Parts: sequence; structure tokens; C-alpha cells
Amino acid sequence: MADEAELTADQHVRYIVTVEKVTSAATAPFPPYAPSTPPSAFQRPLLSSAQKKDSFESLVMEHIRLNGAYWGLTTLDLLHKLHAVDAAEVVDWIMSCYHPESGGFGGNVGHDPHVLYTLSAVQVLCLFDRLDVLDVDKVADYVAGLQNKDGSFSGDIWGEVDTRFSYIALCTLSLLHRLHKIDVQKAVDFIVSCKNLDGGFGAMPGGESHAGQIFCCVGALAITGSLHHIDRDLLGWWLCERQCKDGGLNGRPEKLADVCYSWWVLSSLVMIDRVHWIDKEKLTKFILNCQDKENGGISDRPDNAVDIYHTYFGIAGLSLMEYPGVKPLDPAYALPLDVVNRIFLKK
Ligand code: GRG
Repeated sequence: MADEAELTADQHVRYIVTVEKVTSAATAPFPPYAPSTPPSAFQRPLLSSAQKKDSFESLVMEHIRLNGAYWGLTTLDLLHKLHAVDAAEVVDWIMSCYHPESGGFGGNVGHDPHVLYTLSAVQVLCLFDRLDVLDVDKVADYVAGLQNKDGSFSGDIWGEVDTRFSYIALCTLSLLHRLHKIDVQKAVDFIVSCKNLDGGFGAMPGGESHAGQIFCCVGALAITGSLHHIDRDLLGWWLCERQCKDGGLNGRPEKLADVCYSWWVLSSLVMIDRVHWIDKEKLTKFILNCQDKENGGISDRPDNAVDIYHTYFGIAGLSLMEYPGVKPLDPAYALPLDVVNRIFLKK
């Protein structure tokens, strides 16, 4: 059975479009920053079923709706189906999550700003080539203002520090061509201070190596041209040991495989040029076996419930393994390569 598995792309597109509409219907009806714009079709319930609006997925996505938009829309683009949504409506909705006073974006309409959602907003605008709607310096100042004296970044005004936020800040500022607004050397020094003896990286100095944090640190070092701080063989060995007997990848030793690590681990391996150390055929089969072939979507492990996060990272993993019909993704910016090229060639 595993040998015959194929990517059921059409079903995934249908699933994503449905989730996008259902979860957007669950958002607040009157966005505070767009008084002159009536609620768009992207914000209106497009499915008549009230049950759908109260679906488990739409409820758990409520506070991270902007992340969900990034996962779903990037997947559509990877599958050459970004035109399945109305770009103007999406951009309107993204901007209804913007806080003009701070320059940051919230996870949903009326939610507090945080760098996590600010990067997703910028990434989605990049997908649609609509960075022109932003006050770029205001957004960049918001992100730059979160850098701490030691070079680390907080996620928002409440001050939590994590290498995730270092990556997010560097990625956002680079996409906006505003890296000069921060102390890049200090940002790099902080990331290097989170490197462990096993070659991996944690959330802060002394934190356990974890594939998600490794992606963030390797991505941040790639964006700043600082990959020379990495022992590629040592880290490559730790990362390729993440492949389990079932072919899937885990995030750290003794843990179960999960489709999302197909992205966190593989993208890191691509950036340090060690992706050939993974058994791609076994990993491809693992991902394909996590599909709901009838209703679309991909789950963390075979036979579990699908969600938009695992659907994106499963297809992102296939993209990094050059699966036919899936666009190539940039491993550092987590955006389709053509989008990244457009941003940096345009300047
Ligand atoms: C633009 C792709 C992109 C990312 C933005 C938010 C972020 C930057 C990166 C998150 C990196 C990260 C920490 C990913 C790991 C997510 C995850 C599955 C955590 C689960 O951790 P545990 O301990 O699970 O619950 P394990 O698998 O270790 O049992």
C-alpha cells in the first residue's frame, strides 16, 4: 500500500480552501482598522453550515489565525493554486489584524501584536506581492524595537526571549530590506551562544537541542550569512539521526516521528548541505501515508486527524525532496523560491 501512495493534491487544495473560509468566519465581524471597508468575502461565512463554523479546527485556530493563513496559503502556492483565493480579500483581512500604533500584527482581528504573527503577515503579503500596503518602516521599527541588549529578541512587549523570535525578527527584517535597523552582529552572537556540544541549538543558552529551534538558529545564521558558525558534520549527524524506523522524523531523541519535522529537520539539512544523509524515499512514504486521501489534509502520524499545520509542513517536506508538481521552497525564508527571488531581485 505504502508503495502506491501518491500526493492527493486536489483534495488538499479543497481542504485548505474550506478551512480558510470556515476559520475566517469565526473571526470578529467588525475589524477595527478598516472602517471604510465592508467585511470581505474572505471574512464572511462562506459555508452555510453553522456546525462547520464551530468546528474544532476553527476554534483552536482562533488565536493563531494569521499563522494558519500563512500555512494554508503557502501550501496553495506550493501546489500552484494560490489563485483559488481572492488576493484583495486576503490582503484586506491581513491588514485588519494590523496595529497602526505599534506597527505589529495580531494573530486575529483585535488580538495583541506579536512577532509570530507579524512575520506571517509579511510572508502572506510577499506571496501576493503586496508589501506595498505596508508602512514598511513602521513594521520594521516594531520588530527592531524588540531586540534586547544581549542581541536576543523578545516576542512582544511582555518580554519572553526565545531563538524563535531571533529567527522571526531577522527573517521579517530581511524580507522588508531593513536588517540595518538592528545590531545584526549581536543577534548572531546570541544565536551562537545557544549552540550545544551536540552541534544543535536550543531556545536559549543551555536549552536542549530541538529540531524546531535548530531550524530557527540555522535559518537565522543563513539569512545573516553566518553559517560558518556551524559544525556541519556534527549537526548533520544529529539531524539525520532524527529519522525513525517508520521513515518519519522526530524533533529530538526518544520521541515519536511527526510530519512537521519533515520541514524543521530537512530545511536545516538543506541549509548545511547534508540533506542527502536522509532516506528520502522512506520519508516521502511516511508523509504520503499521513494524508486523508478522501477529504484532504495531512496529519502528524498515519491515521490521526488532519490539520492545516501538518498539511503545510508535510507538503513543505515533499517540496524540499523535490516531489513532482510541488514548487521548490526556500529553506531559510520558508517561502516559495520564486517569491524569495522576486523580493531580492526587485530591490
Ligand atoms: C516561518 C516556518 C516558519 C517558522 C517561524 C515559530 C517558528 C518560526 C518556529 C517554531 C520552531 C519550533 C520550536 C518548532 C517545533 C514545534 C513543535 C512540534 C513543538 C513540539 O514540541 P514537543 O516537545 O514535541 O511537544 P516533541 O516532538 O519534542 O515531543
